[in-house]
Amino acid sequence: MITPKMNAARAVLDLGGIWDFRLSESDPWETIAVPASYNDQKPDRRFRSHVGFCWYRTRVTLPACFAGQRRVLRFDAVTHDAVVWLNGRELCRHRGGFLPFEADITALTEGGETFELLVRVDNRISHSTLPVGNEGGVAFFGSDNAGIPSVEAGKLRQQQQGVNLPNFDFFNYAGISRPVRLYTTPEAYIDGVTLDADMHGALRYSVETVGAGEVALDVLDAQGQTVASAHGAQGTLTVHDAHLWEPLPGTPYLYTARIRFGRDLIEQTFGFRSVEVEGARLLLNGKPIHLHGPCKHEDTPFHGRGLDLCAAVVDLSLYRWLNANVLRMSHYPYAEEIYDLCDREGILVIDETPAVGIGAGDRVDPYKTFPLADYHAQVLADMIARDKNHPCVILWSLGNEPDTEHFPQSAFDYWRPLYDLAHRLDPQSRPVTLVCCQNDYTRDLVTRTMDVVCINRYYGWYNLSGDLETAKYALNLELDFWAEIGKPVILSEYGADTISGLHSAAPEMFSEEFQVEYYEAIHACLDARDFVIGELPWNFADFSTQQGPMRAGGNRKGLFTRDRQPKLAAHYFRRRWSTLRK
Ligand code: GCB
Repeated sequence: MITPKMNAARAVLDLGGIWDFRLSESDPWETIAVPASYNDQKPDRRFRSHVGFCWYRTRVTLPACFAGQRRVLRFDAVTHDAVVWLNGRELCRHRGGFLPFEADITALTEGGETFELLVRVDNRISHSTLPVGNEGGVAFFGSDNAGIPSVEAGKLRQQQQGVNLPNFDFFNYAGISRPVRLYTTPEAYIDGVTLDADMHGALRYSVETVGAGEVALDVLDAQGQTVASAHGAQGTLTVHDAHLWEPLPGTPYLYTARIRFGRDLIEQTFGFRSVEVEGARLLLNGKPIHLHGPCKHEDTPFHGRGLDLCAAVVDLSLYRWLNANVLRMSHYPYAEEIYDLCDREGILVIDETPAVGIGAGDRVDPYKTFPLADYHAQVLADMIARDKNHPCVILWSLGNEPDTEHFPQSAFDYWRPLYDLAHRLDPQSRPVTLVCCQNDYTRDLVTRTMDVVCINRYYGWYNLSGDLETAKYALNLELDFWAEIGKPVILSEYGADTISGLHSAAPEMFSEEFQVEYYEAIHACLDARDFVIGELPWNFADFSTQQGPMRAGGNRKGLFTRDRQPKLAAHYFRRRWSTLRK
């Protein structure tokens, strides 16, 4: 799916602004900002803890000059499920909160008139959604007190009244979280573009079209000069002495493919770069690369998970300040604007499906009971279709922290087809991973079969808490196991909750000094091993979560506070990563 951008052939109308909103059909309409999560926009607990449908409404006047053009309405993301009506008539529905969908409204509109858009949003999570919600009253954090009659009765009451029980550790923000746009194309139009450009200057391309016409493609350099051209819907061309796209501290050089088809036009940036796994190394442009940068969430005050472009620029500027070169888009595909920014800024991306929390303890096999396989495959396919042309994307992550320990064969049978699908669908066949949680790694059959092994580990925090010497001992033991597997390993999460401003001279957990000592201890293990090709601390910034006894004002593992002020550990990483070369 092509990201709508205005150019000489296409108009784009941003429908963002203040819309009407209500939590239920019996509530009065009130104001809400779009795009943004709705949860933090009102000082009202009902907004924060809402479960089920809510309603958005707006009126749009279509410019008369849109007549004679094909007209498409596009939602970049509605979290989680959406139904859209135009003038009371159902237009489209979409499942899943992190990828775009669109509807051709040409036949329903003319240009010059006003119409009403109504959107019903559903924020419920369950065993059949990604991310996964718990069913049966199981809370993610805290003691379940299973069996106590009064507590069981309370859980039952919660279920009857409707409750969301995330099996994941980020707030279940919902709403129209990314831009809504109306765009035009000529009647015969470009429907898809696939670019595969490598470090030798070869560009393989294919263009999907609808209607009659010829495809012509020009490659423009960063100065706008045409450096290569081709005709036809697919082919290969070569740019001699191509500038490579390199991550920081190199130059992320971008070319533009200008594609014409009849009266239609698409301008798609891309970079010449190669990525592959060789033994226990990850090669970027033929050279081993070490990945270092914190994982993140799309999470800012007021906007929730809604797109906040200013915060996005601030955040990526802080990545540069940290001397980071990678951003793992935990735990879902981010807004398209962020990939464009990473392309420009030279930040590598690990792109992840929203498959978080596929697991239900040691007695229930989630792979036999959660109806997810087909839907998960669809989400993976849609993510790859959306993001495949970005040079910043170097690794696909099939999901985060599923159960791979209790039902190892079942897990393998579930994840293997997704791994194969990712390779089949990606024209660049980028490496594929699955981010595994801290478990009995000797039982896990999946993680070791990925191209890159990604492990989330909290030695010294959730286990062996505060005892950093023993944490090192245990992590070393585990790393010896992975050394034998012979694949590149990324420590894809590790961290310690830290209350900004809490200090201790003999560092204890939650203090800023402990966070630094924790990272120093873990790094002592990583630095001794060349096959560990990446370190992705958890998390870039403090972020909002479901309330619970383990979370004081959200997850505090940020290197920065939620308003992006550095803790001691941010300064530590800035120093470490200024000299880190492997
Ligand atoms: C994890 C999860 C992440 C949590 C983190 C934590 O393993 O992948 O979503 O936020 O641990 O802080 O507990």
